[in-house]
Amino acid sequence: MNRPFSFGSRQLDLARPRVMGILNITADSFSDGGELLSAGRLDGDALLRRAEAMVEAGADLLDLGAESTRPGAEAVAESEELERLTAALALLRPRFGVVLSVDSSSPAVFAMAAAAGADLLNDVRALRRTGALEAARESGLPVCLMHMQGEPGTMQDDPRYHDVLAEVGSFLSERVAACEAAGIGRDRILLDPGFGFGKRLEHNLTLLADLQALAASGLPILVGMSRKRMLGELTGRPTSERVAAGVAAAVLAAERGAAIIRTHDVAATVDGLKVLEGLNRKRGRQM
Ligand code: 9MG
Repeated sequence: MNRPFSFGSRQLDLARPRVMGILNITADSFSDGGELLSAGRLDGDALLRRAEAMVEAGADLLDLGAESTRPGAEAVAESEELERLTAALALLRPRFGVVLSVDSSSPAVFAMAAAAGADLLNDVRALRRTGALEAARESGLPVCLMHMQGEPGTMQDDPRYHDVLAEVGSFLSERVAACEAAGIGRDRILLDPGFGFGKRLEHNLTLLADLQALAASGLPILVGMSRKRMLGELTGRPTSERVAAGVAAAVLAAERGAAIIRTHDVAATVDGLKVLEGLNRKRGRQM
C-alpha cells in the first residue's frame, strides 16, 4: 500500500518508515546541546556539516529546534528562537531537498517557518498555545501533534495515568478535532505519543508495546526515543552509549506502525530499518 504524504511541495511515501535527523541549535539539549552554537549564535558550518552527514546517511527529514524541551532547560526568548531558526533555514533550504521540520510551539515561528521554506511544524505542545492553531492553519504546512503531560520543566516530577494508552489516545483525538475545527485537515496531521514527555518507563513501554492502537487512527505516527532516559533505564548506559538501544526501539516502533523515526543517530537507525524492511519483504508484507 502506498501512503504518500504531502509536506508542502514535497511528498514522502510513508509506507516505508522514514528517518528524521535531529538538529538542535540549543545550548542545553540533553544529548547534543551546544554543538551547533558558537558564542550563543548558530554555527553555520557545523550545521551544514551535520545536516549533510545525516542526509548522506539516509535521513528524509531534518528537525530543527532552537529551544530545548528537556526538564530544567533554560527558556529561550522568542526573538532568539526566531533568529536561530531563520538563519538555519536560510542555510539549509537552498542546499537540501529533504523535508525540513521546525520544532517549536510559537505562532510567530510557524509564520516565519512557512515563509523560509520549512515543510513541517513539529509542536510538542500540539498547538495548544494561544494563536497556534490559527498560525499553523495559515502556514499551510502539515503539523505533528505530540502528547505531553505537564510542561517540560516539571513533566518528569510525578507523571501519573490511569490508562496511559487511552489517555494519550484521547488527548490526540481531541487535538485532531481542534485542528479540524480550525481548518487543518487530517491530510495535514501526524501524531506522536511523546515518549519521555511526562511519562515513566512503564508508561513509555506500554505506549511502545501498543503503538498499533495509535496507528489505527490512520494518521502517520512519528516517534522519538533516541538516547532518551527510558533507554538509559533499560540499559544502564549514559546518553552517548544508547545508540544500539535507540535502534532497537526504532525497529520495534516501525514494526508496530511508526512511519517516522526521530533520531540523533541516522546511519545506525537507517541500517536497523533496512533489516526490518528485508524481513517484511520475505514475509510478503509491503512497506
Ligand atoms: C522536540 N522533540 C523532542 N523529543 C520529541 C519527540 O519524541 N517527538 C517529537 N515530535 N518532538 C520531539
